[in-house]
Amino acid sequence: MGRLSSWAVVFFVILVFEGYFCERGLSATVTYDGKALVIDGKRRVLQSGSIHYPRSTPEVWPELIRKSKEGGLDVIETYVFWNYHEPVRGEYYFEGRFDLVRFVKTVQQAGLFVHLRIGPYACAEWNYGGFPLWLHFIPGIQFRTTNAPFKEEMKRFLAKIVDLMKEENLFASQGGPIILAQVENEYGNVEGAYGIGGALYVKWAAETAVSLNTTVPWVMCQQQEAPDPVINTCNGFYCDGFKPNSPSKPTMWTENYSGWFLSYGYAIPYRPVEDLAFAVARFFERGGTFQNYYMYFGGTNFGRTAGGPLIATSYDYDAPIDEYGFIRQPKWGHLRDLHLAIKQCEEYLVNADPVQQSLGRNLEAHVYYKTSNDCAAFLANYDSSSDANVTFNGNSYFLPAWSVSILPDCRNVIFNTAKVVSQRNLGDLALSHSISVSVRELSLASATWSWYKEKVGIWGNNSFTTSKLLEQINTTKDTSDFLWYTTSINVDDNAKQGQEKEALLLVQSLGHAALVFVNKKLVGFGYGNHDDPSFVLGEKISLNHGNNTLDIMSMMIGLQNYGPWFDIQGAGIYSVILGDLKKAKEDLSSAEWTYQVGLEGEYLGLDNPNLANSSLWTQGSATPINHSLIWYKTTFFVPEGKGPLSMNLASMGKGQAWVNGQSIGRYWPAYLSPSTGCSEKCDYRGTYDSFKCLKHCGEPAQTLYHIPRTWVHPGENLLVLHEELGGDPSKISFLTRSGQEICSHVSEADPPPADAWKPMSEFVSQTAEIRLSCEQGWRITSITFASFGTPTGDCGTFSPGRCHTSVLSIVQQACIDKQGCSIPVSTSQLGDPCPGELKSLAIEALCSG
Ligand SMILES: *[C@@H]1O[C@H](CO)[C@@H](O)[C@H](O)[C@H]1NC(C)=O
Ligand SMILES: *[C@@H]1O[C@H](CO)[C@@H](O)[C@H](O)[C@H]1NC(C)=O
Ligand SMILES: *[C@@H]1O[C@H](CO)[C@@H](O)[C@H](O)[C@H]1NC(C)=O
Ligand SMILES: *[C@@H]1O[C@H](CO)[C@@H](O)[C@H](O)[C@H]1NC(C)=O
Ligand SMILES: *[C@@H]1O[C@H](CO)[C@@H](O)[C@H](O)[C@H]1NC(C)=O
Ligand SMILES: *[C@@H]1O[C@H](CO)[C@@H](O)[C@H](O)[C@H]1NC(C)=O
Ligand SMILES: *[C@@H]1O[C@H](CO)[C@@H](O)[C@H](O)[C@H]1NC(C)=O
Ligand SMILES: CC(=O)N[C@H]1CO[C@H](CO)[C@@H](O)[C@@H]1O
Repeated sequence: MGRLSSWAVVFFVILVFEGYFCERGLSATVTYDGKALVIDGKRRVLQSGSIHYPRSTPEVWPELIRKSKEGGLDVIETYVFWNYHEPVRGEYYFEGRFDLVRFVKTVQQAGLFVHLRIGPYACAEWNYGGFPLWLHFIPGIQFRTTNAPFKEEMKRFLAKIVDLMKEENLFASQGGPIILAQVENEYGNVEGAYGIGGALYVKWAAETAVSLNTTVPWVMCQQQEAPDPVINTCNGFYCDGFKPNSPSKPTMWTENYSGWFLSYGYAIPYRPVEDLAFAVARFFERGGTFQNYYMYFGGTNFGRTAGGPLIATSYDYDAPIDEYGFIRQPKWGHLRDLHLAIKQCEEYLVNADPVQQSLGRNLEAHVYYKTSNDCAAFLANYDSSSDANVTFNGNSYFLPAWSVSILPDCRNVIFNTAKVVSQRNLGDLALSHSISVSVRELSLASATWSWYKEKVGIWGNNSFTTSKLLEQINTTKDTSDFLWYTTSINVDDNAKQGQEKEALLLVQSLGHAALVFVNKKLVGFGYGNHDDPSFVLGEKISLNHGNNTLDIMSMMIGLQNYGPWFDIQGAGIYSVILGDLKKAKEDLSSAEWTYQVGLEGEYLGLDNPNLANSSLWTQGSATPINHSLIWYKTTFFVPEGKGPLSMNLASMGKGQAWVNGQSIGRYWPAYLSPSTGCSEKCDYRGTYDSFKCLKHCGEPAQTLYHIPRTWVHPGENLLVLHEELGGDPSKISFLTRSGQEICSHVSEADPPPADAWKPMSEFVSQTAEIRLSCEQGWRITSITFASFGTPTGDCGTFSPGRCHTSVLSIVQQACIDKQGCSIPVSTSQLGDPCPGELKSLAIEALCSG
């Protein structure tokens, strides 16, 4: 074919001297051309997924990566989190959840590639975008622009990570799994705010990265003018119109949002799999060859790792693998089917540019030819409401609105993005507020509690006084979420001694939340939200004649991680005004303020298991409830099982929790999301954005909090909570899965399962099939519904249709006591209750173990 165009000029970024690093594994050269990444001389179509290593524990990494591989991924992508790898300048940390080398090697053992996004700016809804806070205090520093101190530190960290990977032989040329690296991150979105310094910085970042001799290509995402040889890549919900800045670079999509992140005070966003599959299919249809799901597994923001402001502890992201490591169906299964369909077209996709053909209004085909009569095709209907029948290559095809069909032989449709045939699961442990039959629960109702009440105001001898309101981050250096601002108000007027005086107190804060106490009594709580963390708190207060105390507990909920100059965005109280109800205002902002960083309980280390029996703790029969600034402690036994646990904190207000000394993150169930914005069922058709599909309106963003199984042990475990607003700890419970409810609904007309696709000649003779499988070694213990004919309803609500034959015994025979089973959807196996009609099979089953 004479279709080879500009991309045919192969652009070798780096020459690799093979044999040099040959002691380990097989070394591979990674280069690229205008069509694709080229690995050992072969152009590749690659599916990638983001998994951030510190958002789960090392014990579950192999399982997460195995599930990613089974889901059809070729590449695992992660950021590198500078602030945890270098908590103090020059002191490095690569242990536990931060063992980057172990993570990369775990991916390697599974036989997958790694895309290492070193950054060092990560964003990622991670505290301070991944920058260490000490960076902020280097004299003269300006982040992410052409500033000498910043460039020096950034280069040092980039080199540190590259050297670490080289020492461990982890680059592809050394026999390792790393095939791609990233420098900076989404800088194009903010570059304008940095003026000429921004452009110079981009050039410097690219040169610096390339000079590090990684032997793999570098990418910059959202960076239109990424200098050669760095590849500019696309991030977004859709990237099918994206073209790189040079015909010698491949079309790559580094962040395809599988859902969206969660913030306290917001409803839970989700992205229907039909739309996600549509976006991916369109990207490959129009010439893309590398795509990454952000996230494929989101996980948990343990400790104080969440970014901000107000990013929730759950980083579930509606990803194909849920926060707890369970496969999210049908998302995972439908995408797996899509990846197999695209893989089936790989030889065509890397061989030629697609030829576009209009099939009508909002209807088009893209055909990839190997020879004039050997081709693969994608047929798209990108209309957001009208289904269509199209004629292509002499055949007629039905195309639902907002869908793409994949035809690896230009003839047979093996996949349509809107037609989900994969297994579905009921009862999402990560997000469901209702307890399903397959969840085991253990309540703390009869637990014995101890507590420790924080003093209101200054508690230690390291407080300091100054006559102005201080910015919080500069003051705490993020060693704590908390800063006490205290002052006194002297009422010296004609009022009689002992008489109270009414006043109006106006507190203004840059964020993120604050408790206000007058004369040690709580008078108000103010807070912002993710999009605007600032707030104003106006309270009517009563003051005594003489001296009154004003104590403000200002709280941070994750440092900003995004936006131009986000690193100097401040927090804390900036104005306090006392309004006399009759007379003039008094500005207390420049009064004498005494400050104390952190809580006394933090200073004492109450979260530390070594203090579990300390006399600091008060024990008694009446546990204080609905009390602000209080620490609670108890011991608990975990529900039996091997899987992950969650803790239901719906009865608590806002705070942080520790299990056996490990912080499971900040909680804030008292913050309800707006009651509107959710719809019963979200239509996947039409352009998606992060506000389109929301659930749990009017409810807390998060009530269930993840506890990794490796953080607990048989026998007594220690739970410590610091409650800031007021809650009832006796209503806390622990949950774990004891099984799964699974189901599937497949029609005779549906394509056969993905792994039956090869070769196409065999595919044509295959029939549709239902496949069911359990996770975690569970087995199918009962079939709760099975009907062949015209069953109606959805998973959980199936009922037999007008045409029905019970196939219960056939299904039981095939499935009971098995971890997985398959049933062909055909009359020859199941009988024919209504000849001539299109029939389907619906099954619901229970896994347990
Ligand atoms: C990269 O390799 C080149 C050529 O081998 C060498 O001159 C240069 O010093 C290397 N740079 C680094 C940072 O290792
Ligand atoms: C497509 O064709 C089928 C079969 O001929 C027909 O039943 C259906 O109504 C058509 N749909 C559209 C949107 O034209
Ligand atoms: C107060 O000071 C003493 C020594 O001067 C020190 O040991 C102690 O830890 C300090 N306490 C607090 C709460 O800062
Ligand atoms: C008010 O009380 C505080 C705390 O007891 C004290 O530090 C301050 O000096 C007093 N102010 C006045 C004006 O008496
Ligand atoms: C923190 O302090 C630095 C250096 O003193 C200053 O440049 C910066 O503006 C301060 N940050 C905020 C948010 O006030
Ligand atoms: C606290 O007391 C319990 C029960 O007496 C004991 O099992 C545990 O080891 C003690 N913990 C510490 C840290 O001393
Ligand atoms: C908790 O205390 C607040 C303020 O004192 C009060 O408004 C609220 O009703 C109390 N809630 C419960 C459940 O007791
Ligand atoms: C390229 C692209 O679509 N980027 C978008 C990614 O998502 C964020 C958040 O919704 C948008 O602001 C970007 O424009």
